[in-house]
Amino acid sequence: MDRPRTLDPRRERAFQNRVESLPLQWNTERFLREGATRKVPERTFSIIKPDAVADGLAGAILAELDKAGFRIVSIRRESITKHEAEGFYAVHSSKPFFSGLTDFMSSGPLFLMVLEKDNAIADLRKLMGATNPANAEEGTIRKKFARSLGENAIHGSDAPETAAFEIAYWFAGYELI
Ligand code: IDP
Ligand code: MG
Repeated sequence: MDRPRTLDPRRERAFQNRVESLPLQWNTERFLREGATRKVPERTFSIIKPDAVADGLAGAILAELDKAGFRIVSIRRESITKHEAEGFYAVHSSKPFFSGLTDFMSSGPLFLMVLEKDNAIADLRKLMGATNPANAEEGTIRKKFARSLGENAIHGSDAPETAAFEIAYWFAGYELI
């Protein structure tokens, strides 16, 4: 005889509660119901670079991100290899600074992060300031904390396409709930 296919009502309720608590973009039913009217917060990828970690500034940079309203979806302290840095910065492989940049990024521990807020990509770029700290606006993270053009404290994705590539390069889906 076939077993009944319905769950016990308590387990059914528990399952529904779990589904409802998933992030909106993972819950197809709710996304279709609410997605058109409710804005899903944007995600971006960021690194606290080895200079800032070595200078003891990781906590101060996390505090800036927190104050600016970014939610940390995932964070991992790691020492990456030169090979991993080359893959991550592949768009810059023809630039004269590529070798120096990938040496620097693999020179010591850094923090890999996925951040979330409305308008996260553009807002993080603004909070970071210009690539060269000498040109960065007052109050920006690079102005306050960067050592130089090459060793400039923080990375942030520059567009939705690069954010998607960079998040997937360092994090698996199960780390992003
Ligand atoms: P961004 O980090 O502001 O997006 P990009 O032009 O994408 O800047 O360059 C990536 C990283 O490469 C910079 O953050 C910096 O660490 C390094 N870099 C960029 N331009 C130079 C340069 O002219 N000399 C040395 N390093 C550079
Ligand atoms: Mg860039």
